[in-house]
Amino acid sequence: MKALFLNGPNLNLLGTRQPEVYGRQTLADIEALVRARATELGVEIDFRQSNHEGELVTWIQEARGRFDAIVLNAAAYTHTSVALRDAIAAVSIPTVEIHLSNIHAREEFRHRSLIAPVCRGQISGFGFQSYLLGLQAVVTLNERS
Ligand code: CA2
Repeated sequence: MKALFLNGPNLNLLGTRQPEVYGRQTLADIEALVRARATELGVEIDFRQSNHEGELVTWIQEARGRFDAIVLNAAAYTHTSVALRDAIAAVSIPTVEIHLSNIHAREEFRHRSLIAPVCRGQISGFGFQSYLLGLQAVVTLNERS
């Protein structure tokens, strides 16, 4: 099985500020943890980050036929992006939405996710563990399909 991990804007800054909200790990640290678990599970992964909405849309489109699942932390685009939502709906690849923080326990504007209705599920609030839970979720979805 092949899983694509996509990370949205500002997640390249992880580990530098707001550790009380996002934890102390850098995105590279999280990637290493995900890679280690993926190896144990026999899953091939690609792990990417972009600050550009269009690049994320392109990567979702290009995932068709190449990946069995997507694990997506769309960051701020979660709350704004019709383009990402349409791309996820268009490719029909099982997608799991993840967040480090609990978006429902934060500011009102973070409570709404435009991508949630086109994702298979949402994992929010477990810090870097959200990535490992996201990996487990797509493995489980793949076994069921
Ligand atoms: O909790 C999450 O994973 C979020 O997707 C993170 C986004 C935020 O806009 C979402 O509402 C929830 C923000 C990522 C920015 O990360 C930073 C890390 C360090 C310093 C500044 C920003």
